[in-house]
Amino acid sequence: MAMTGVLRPGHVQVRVVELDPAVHFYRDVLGLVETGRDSVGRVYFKAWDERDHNSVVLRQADRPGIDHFAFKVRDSVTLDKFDGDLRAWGVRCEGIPEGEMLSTGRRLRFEIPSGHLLELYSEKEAVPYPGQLHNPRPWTEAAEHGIAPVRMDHALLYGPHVNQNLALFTEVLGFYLTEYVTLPDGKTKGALWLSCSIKAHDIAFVEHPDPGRLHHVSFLLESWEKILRAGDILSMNKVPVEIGPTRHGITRGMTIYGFDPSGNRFETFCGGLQSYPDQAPIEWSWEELPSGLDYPQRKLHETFLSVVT
Ligand code: M3P
Ligand code: FE
Repeated sequence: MAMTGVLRPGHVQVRVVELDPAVHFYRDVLGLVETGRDSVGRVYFKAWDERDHNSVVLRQADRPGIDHFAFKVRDSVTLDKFDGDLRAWGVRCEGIPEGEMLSTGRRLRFEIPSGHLLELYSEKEAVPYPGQLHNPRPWTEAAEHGIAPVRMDHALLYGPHVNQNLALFTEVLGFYLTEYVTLPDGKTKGALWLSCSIKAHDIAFVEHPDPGRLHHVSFLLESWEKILRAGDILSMNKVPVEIGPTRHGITRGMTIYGFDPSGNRFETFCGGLQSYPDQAPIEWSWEELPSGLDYPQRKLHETFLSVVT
């Protein structure tokens, strides 16, 4: 089997300052499917075409941001192997028992050099929609509710020591570097896009003095038309849009960024490069960062580098 190790982003737990407006946004504007609420008040969602029970978990808290970002690994043996490999690399790991999150098996939690909590897990209950696994239709009614992405796709996280993150992800977790931005010194990597698949990225990091910050969680749409439709839906609901619709130079994805009611940035995007681990990573110079972010306008939107939660 070609796919082993880390399979894909599995879930993100996001902090929101008020639960009801957040649930309205994620369920009815973004168009995720609510799949449960737990005894501590967290609300669980999946995208309509995802099969596992949850990919976005909202937790009410005093400040917005990200609690943790989790990747699904191939199986339980793989999870134990990562546990050993991480410890051997000097990373302290904490075991979170099965059931701490709804429909989710045991998780391995650890802090990465940028100050983010990452998790690995291998088991999550599959809850396909009726008919999804037998002569399925290409879409269901849920695919028309709100923006309705097909999956939670990646996150961009801001924090210090991103080059140590690069070492951890490539040397222990089996990721490879797809693209990077070189700082004005002409050699230090200041932004990194990393893949565990053939996607342009499964996670990305930008160097930033404050640890553990969320830049955005991104959701995949199927077409440029759906990006434009997402823009319409965001405006109809008076959601603050930051950038787009436009195209990134970096990854070549087509995108819109906006903010949830707590100020957490999200992205809906489509397309982009496909990557393979034998390919050398693409370098972007600091001077071309504006076109890397917004290719048509060649514009480094100031808020993109400064606003994080
Ligand atoms: C993405 C993406 C920058 C580009 C960001 C790209 C920092 O968020 O999904 O490809 O220029
Ligand atoms: Fe993104």
